[in-house]
Amino acid sequence: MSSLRLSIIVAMTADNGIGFKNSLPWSLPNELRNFAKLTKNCKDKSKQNAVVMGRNTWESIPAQHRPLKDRLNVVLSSTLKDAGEGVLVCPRLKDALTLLEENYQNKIENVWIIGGARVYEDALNLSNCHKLHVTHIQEKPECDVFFPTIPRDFQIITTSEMVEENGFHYNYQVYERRT
Ligand code: FOL
Repeated sequence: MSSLRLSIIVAMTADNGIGFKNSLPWSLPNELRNFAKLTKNCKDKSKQNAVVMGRNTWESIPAQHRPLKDRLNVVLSSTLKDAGEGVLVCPRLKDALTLLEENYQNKIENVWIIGGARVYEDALNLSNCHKLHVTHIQEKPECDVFFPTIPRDFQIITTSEMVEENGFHYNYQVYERRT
């Protein structure tokens, strides 16, 4: 059992859409800047956060932003040989968490699960996955991958005001697992 605290971060449409043809179904630079800020943010300046993602998500990140800087990038794949310098590749989420636990325990502050659908599903089932940072987009652009239904054991703890960007309307909600 892992003692690492996991958080999920996701932007989703009104019908839980998260992606289309292996990219984001929208262009929201400010939203993405907020993603970068949150996933980098560490209280202890001697530590870093880890970002854990599936192989399709890894490939969907623009080459110039990959690996995501100032974060330990972990890619879940059993076929990928080498994702580049400093990037960890692991077959499964459980293996990745064990690896972080055993070899990075005092170097990592937070573990951010950044998708996609399959990785989100696996993470939601772990009791040490305690928070969801969800950007709720009101519109419904066409999507072919979806976030699972948020389990009832998560409750909303904060809600931001609505913002508009590129014709999309969205707000941020943080959910916490009920104890
Ligand atoms: N969560 C949220 N809230 N928004 C997202 O867009 C999002 N995207 C993913 C996972 N969770 C998310 C997966 N897709 C980048 C691109 C795609 C992506 C995740 C990250 C990316 O290029 N990130 C840079 C942005 C730098 C910037 O534009 O400021 C990074 O440094 O994080």
